[in-house]
Amino acid sequence: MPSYAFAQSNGLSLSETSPLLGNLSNPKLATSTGLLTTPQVDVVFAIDLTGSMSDEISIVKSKAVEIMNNIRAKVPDSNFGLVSFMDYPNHYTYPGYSATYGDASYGDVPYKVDVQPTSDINTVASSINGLTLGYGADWPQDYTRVLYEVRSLNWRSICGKIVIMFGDAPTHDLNFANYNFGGDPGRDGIAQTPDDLDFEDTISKVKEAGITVFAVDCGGTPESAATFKGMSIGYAEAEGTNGQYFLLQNASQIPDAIKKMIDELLAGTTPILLVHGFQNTSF
Ligand SMILES: [Ca+2]
Ligand SMILES: [Ca+2]
Ligand SMILES: [Ca+2]
Repeated sequence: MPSYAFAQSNGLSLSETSPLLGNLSNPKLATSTGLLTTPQVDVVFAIDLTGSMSDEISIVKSKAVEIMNNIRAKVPDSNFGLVSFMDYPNHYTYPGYSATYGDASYGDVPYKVDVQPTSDINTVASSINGLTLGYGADWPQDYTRVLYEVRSLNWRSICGKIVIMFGDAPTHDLNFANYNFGGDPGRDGIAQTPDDLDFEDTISKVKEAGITVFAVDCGGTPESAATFKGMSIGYAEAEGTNGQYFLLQNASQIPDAIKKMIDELLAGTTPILLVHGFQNTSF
């Protein structure tokens, strides 16, 4: 029977049936320490398909495939997935901000699961290469909604869970980093109802789910940097996800950064990925 020295050392109280630990018969769990002994990681690419990405999308596609191949070379037990998005295809009016967020006639959607995490990298690569741009209307996009939804993907229960987010704009939020880019209307698509999403609150939920965000800022503006740092390393009111922030030109550093993070996980120095072993519940 596994013991839970690792979890206990991090102040968690876990029983044998704790859903936090998932499948206890998982051979990847060391019976002596409760630690992962084999590097195991699920990586999901989240790609902004709005018009302003037209300069970068071909680079993003090639970088994403390169990153995937390099991670697989470094961490053989790796699954990959793909989600994409533009923005809510409607006009919204919030206090202090009123704009058309996205446009359905261009195929804009707030969130789409293209490929659930899978070991089949050829499927993921062909889906990445097949992505086509929509529009996205106003400058901000719905990164908050995307990060809210990725928690529901088919993550394996005990492994490193990483989202690599590519985009170039700020998120819709009423009060983040002194910006007001309108609220996120949430799943009902209607402004100012109870399911509206807050960026900082959503980032905390993503972190609680044990998901680490590697943010690739293709814009490099102060506004996009606030959002992309907020979802990864933390910025202003957003605590981050123990992730890392990159400009697009540095995205090739990501596989080594992920390998380093997984190595630290295996060494027991990075508790964040395992202790919140995440179940595929709906939200
Ligand atoms: Ca928009
Ligand atoms: Ca906020
Ligand atoms: Ca709403």
